[in-house]
Amino acid sequence: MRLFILVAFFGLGLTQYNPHTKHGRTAIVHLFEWRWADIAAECERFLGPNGYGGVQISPPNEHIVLNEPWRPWWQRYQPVGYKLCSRSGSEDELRDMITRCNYVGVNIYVDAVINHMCGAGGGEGTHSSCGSWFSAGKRDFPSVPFSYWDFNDKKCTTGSGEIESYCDARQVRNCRLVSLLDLAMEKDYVRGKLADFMNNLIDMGVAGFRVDACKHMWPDDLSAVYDRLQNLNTKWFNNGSRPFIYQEVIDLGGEAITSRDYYRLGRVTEFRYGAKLGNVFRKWNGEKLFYTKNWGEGWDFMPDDKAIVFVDNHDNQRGHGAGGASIITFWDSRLYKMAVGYMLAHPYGVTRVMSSFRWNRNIVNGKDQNDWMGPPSHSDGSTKPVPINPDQTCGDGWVCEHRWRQIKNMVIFRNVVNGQPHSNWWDNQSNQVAFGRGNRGFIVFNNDDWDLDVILNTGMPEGTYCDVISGQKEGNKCTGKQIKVGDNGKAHFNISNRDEDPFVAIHANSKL
Ligand code: AAO
Repeated sequence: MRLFILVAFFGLGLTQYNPHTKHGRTAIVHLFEWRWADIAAECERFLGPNGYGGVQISPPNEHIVLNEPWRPWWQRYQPVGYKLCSRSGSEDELRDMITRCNYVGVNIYVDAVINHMCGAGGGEGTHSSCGSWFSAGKRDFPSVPFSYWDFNDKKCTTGSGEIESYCDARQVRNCRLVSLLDLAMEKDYVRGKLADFMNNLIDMGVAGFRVDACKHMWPDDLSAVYDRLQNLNTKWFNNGSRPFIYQEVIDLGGEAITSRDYYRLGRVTEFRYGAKLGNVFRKWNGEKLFYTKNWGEGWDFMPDDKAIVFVDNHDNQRGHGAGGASIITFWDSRLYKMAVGYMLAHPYGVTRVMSSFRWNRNIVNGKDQNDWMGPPSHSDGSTKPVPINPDQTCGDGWVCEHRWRQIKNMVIFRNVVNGQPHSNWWDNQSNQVAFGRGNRGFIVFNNDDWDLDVILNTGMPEGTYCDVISGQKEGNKCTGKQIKVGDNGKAHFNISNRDEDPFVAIHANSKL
């Protein structure tokens, strides 16, 4: 009996690590700065039909509106309150999006900014996305309401009131991150307001949260907030489902705070993943693709069941956050497709695909002068809709990496091979590697400066398969390369280093 209670208890408790994706779907996409109306349409016309499990949305709550610089994307990381109108749309539009995405089996995960409010220099007035009055100087946010006593100012011991050293955990958690007014989360009142905000979203049908800036919050304070969260809405999720929690903690080593401090609370962002994968595909620091034979925990990443992984995110694709120059983004599209393909083929972690907007990148001495630029907008600052071109790509500056054929097809690949082991590894001791996922899928990369021409054991049943990178199966036709697997599971692969995309992937559902 005691064992049973223990199992039941942990069974429920553990579900905060589970993204609760439907229909065996395995990848989520961050539709950075998209409007709610566009996300709703995208769920119905693209994400659902192509097997995406969920969307990370930009912060939905009221945020500061800035003129200098003009409407930067990062204004949404400066909350003014928890009313649900933002640059992405109104509360009604948010609700409509959540419902419509849920109907097609695509979950919504909210980027929850709960560590702080706006910057200390945010001024006073109604320059906020719902028009609520606030005063940063007086620490007064009447729409919540939060006032002077709800902030950490007195607890911070640095002269500037800012985080001055990442080697001192107390500073990192009690002082201000880039001047953002730091909430006193040990207070029951503050915890209650944060939990109310999140529970409101759970009621509306979201599946979980990306929790911003967790390094800057004490794990026990976070735990107290998470404990107050309701189970997911049973209209869409099983009874007793806990909200999926994935916490942003940048841990590249060498600081007082580590990812490990947060494992017991939920999943954690694995920032080493994209930084290392960038080095590998760029062949920097002597890295070679064949060294990834033990990719995952073998590379000293966090335990598989705690990790959320990504090639780039909205910060490090423009030099914010961490990871540096090795991070691969859509600006290096050929390498990017390979890196994202590798991530999606590999079993490690919960995977997140990035979907970006283009900006006028202008790198001077290693720093992008336009790293602040917001999404494609009209002259009044309102965000432009995402138009879909006849060839299924997006217009008006929306990059839509998640729609690129190679990336979309690798999301499907990941779903098809879900649960299968990493198998049939092959490498040339350089930058040509291949691996399978049981008998359900196989992928081959050529990141060397010469051709690949080799016969490999794929582990797949005999048949002719359509490569989902150079094309895809349409009806019973293949628009790309065809791969013949013999009755011994072997197949011949030929990948020129000059191919548009020097990798090939086949799976059970791409069999002709
Ligand atoms: C803006 C302005 C500021 C202004 C502020 C208030 O840029 O000048 O003071 O408004 O008026 C985003 C933007 C910020 C923006 C903010 C608010 O990125 O530029 O500030 O909105 O509008 C740290 C945090 C991490 C955070 C990251 C950006 O730990 O949580 O900084 N990410 C999240 C969001 C992000 C957002 C916020 C948090 C705030 O994803 O979009 O900010 O809500 C080290 C530490 C990291 C630290 C970085 C950067 O990293 O480890 O924890 O991240 O420094 O400060 C190597 C090291 C690596 C190191 C890195 C950089 O790679 O290995 O560990 O170098 O030194």
